[in-house]
Amino acid sequence: MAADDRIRHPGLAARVMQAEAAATLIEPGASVGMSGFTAAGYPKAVPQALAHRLAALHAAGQADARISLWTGASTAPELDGALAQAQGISLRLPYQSDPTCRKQINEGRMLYTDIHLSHVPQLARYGSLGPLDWAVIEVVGILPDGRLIPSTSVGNNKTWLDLAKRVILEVNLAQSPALEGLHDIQTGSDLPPHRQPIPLTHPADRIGEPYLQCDPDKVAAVVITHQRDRHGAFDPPNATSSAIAGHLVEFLRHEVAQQRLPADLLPLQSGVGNTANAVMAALVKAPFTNLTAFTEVLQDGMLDLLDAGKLQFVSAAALSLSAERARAFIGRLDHYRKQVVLRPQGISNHPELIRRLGVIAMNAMIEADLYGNVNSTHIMGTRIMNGIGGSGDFARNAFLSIFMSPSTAKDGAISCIVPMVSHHDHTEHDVQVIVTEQGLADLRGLAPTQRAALVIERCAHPAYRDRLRDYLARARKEGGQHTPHLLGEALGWHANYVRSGKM
Ligand code: 0RQ
Repeated sequence: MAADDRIRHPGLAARVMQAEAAATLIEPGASVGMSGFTAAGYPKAVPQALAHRLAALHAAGQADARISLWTGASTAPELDGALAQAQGISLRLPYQSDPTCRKQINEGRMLYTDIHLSHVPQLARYGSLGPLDWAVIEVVGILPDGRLIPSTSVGNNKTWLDLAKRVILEVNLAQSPALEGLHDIQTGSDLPPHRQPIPLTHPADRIGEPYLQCDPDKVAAVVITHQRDRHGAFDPPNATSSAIAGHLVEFLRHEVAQQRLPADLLPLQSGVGNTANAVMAALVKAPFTNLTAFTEVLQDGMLDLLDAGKLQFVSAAALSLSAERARAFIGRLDHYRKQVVLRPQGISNHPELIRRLGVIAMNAMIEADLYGNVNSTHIMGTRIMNGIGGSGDFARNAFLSIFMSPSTAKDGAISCIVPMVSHHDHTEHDVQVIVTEQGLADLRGLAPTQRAALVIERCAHPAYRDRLRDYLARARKEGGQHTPHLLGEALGWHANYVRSGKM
């Protein structure tokens, strides 16, 4: 399809320019809200052109040629990677998973504000994140009246388009025009004291319209691009992820038998990463049918469930598929469009909806402690991995909040079950079930000392159980008996790893 067919608003067609020209409009020091939620629907040309420009400014001696970068969630090397390699990001929010960003954040060269994804639109609208100078948004096309056809993710695009002083649109001709109609963008005021109940009672409900709106007068440039999303690949399920999935499926069957869950379960949320993806794939062989998902990312495992006829409907904020599965999905969009909707992250992650629908939240973690506190974000308490993303939105408000991980990391050198987490993301109050390849601990209704015994026996790797049992036994002889701890030793657990050079 030609660019003319995609840019049907005459005024905006007149603003088409090269990415390099558009990038010169963004001044160093600006705050820039870009599209992108995982490696889907992110701008491809302007960030790279901006990275070149900022690198050139650095080379010419300009000390602080950097921007503040806001997105939906993580993006891809052409955005996060390019700008970070150009030393071009001063502050990043609300989530990242890029290796160069991670390194710069952990070296103190980039600031990072790690935010619950559902909080971002509200914080931005109230000005708590500061002014937003620019929005750079990938779209599939522009209608004659200026409305925008969203791309493979929605994320914070509506918020950025509403708030930014000026806008650059990337119209990506490589994205299929068949994406039109897949999205559901709610309009209208959503700020207290005028906030209304969100009229969504089933994941398949549509409550908005399929287009984004933007004041054409704010659009400073339209850039045509031709690059596909850069999809990552998932590791195939291995013995560890299959064992985790097996324990989880068994648990869900048990909950159905106990009549705590209906036979077709409740809407599923699945987090990022290989373990979460493997669990979805395992549900294909499980005895559950008529499933639905109310989640952030549609990953390969969920597509497997759709194809197997087990999953009826997916509500998400982004298509986060491997390259092969993305091609298959787009190729059969007319088939899938009845079963998939993409929404803004303020809706996909909304606490009201997660609680109303009774979502089963399944997220991966870095470590859990004996009492059920979970660390999703920090290695050894000080070094960021990715960020909290949507895990907190879902864990706090879900009907069932499940966290999973292999029982050890780094070839068994590190136990993922520890006396006390080195960083708290999800407190014991938000964590109901912990699963490792060793087994599953259902912590609901248990007091801390009961939880500790169960977590050790069910979830810890056998190589670490004696140490953890010994810790708990000694902690119970000293100090408070409600949540027994040897505080110095609990944190020393991590310090030993750091000292031993295992980390
Ligand atoms: O390190 O990459 O150097 O090999 O952490 O670990 O086991 O591959 O796990 O891919 O499932 O990701 C929590 C990071 C898990 C992810 C996390 C090391 C390990 C490896 C990755 P290497 P795995 P996964 C909604 C949900 C937060 C956001 C979220 C995440 C690397 O799921 O970012 O949940 N979650 N969003 O070796 C030291 C430990 C370790 C450890 C693991 N205890 N100590 N290193 N690792 N445990 C979706 C969105 O928000 C978009």
